[in-house]
Amino acid sequence: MSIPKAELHLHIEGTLEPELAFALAERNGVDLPYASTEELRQAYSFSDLQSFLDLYYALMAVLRTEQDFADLADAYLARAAAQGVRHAEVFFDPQAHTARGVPLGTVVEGLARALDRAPERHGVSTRLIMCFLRDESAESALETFEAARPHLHRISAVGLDSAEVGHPPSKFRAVYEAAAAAGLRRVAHAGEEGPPAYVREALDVLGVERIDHGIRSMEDPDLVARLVRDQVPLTVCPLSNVRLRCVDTLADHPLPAMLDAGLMVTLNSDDPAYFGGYAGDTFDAVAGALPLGEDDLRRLARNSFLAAFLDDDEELRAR
Ligand code: ES4
Ligand code: ZN
Repeated sequence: MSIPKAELHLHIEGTLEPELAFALAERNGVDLPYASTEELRQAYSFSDLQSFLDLYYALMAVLRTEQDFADLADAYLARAAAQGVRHAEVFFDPQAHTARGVPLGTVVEGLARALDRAPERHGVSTRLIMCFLRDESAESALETFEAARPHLHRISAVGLDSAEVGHPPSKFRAVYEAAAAAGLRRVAHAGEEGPPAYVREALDVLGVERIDHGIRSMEDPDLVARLVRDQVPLTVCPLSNVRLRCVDTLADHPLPAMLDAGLMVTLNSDDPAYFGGYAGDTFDAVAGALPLGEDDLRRLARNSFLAAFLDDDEELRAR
């Protein structure tokens, strides 16, 4: 569906399509343990978040140079624009690259090369959100934040992703305080596989403005009431939830119940190369599988602009 929309939950590393992975592997002399793009695609069958993350991190081995990151982001922005995305807030995982010996500056400057050109090239405005890997230590997150200081003019917000259960938001209090002091906005994944208590912690301890996923909030009526009262945006990703088996089928997804409850929900694609669809594909899929009307789809699209980190003028221009 090409209704104008903003993408607020998108991991740039999760837009690495098999064809680009093989092209970059060849360019960089990296051996991939798959014979073909078809064979790689067949590995995209996941039992939970961790089984996906294992492949997601392994495939990043092909990303080495600034140009690789620029090519990755440019390919994403072209696809997104073709599906009606006017504004994209893009997550990246610095620690997944620095741990492999790729400097943070290579990642940020490479991504920025594509993002800077996106308004003229694709008609898409952008923001960059630096995520900390919650299954790494709090010290590693702080070191990453310090290493990012020279690049903060390119970064709008911090986020928190990777394996959720056992890694509560409170573990990252210090780095979120440092990010807030530096003037950055704050978001965090919570309530994807983890319990509603993690959503509360993300709000109370980390001071986040948006919750990424948040679907398990529906298990806690008091939390739902608070999220409705404060109109906290939840960046929901139904195709991801099905592929990672957080939800059995698309028809079982709580999205309609979330809208009915009055939650400020947005619709997003998470890791589109792995989960079967970009932003427009996601709108089409939920429209086909769930009892949603045209008004619901318009509300989801409108919410995406309201929840974006845009100022009022930019918001009007984007939608
Ligand atoms: C992710 Cl679906 C999801 N959940 C948590 N962390 C992630 N990183 C990339 N995709
Ligand atoms: Zn995500």
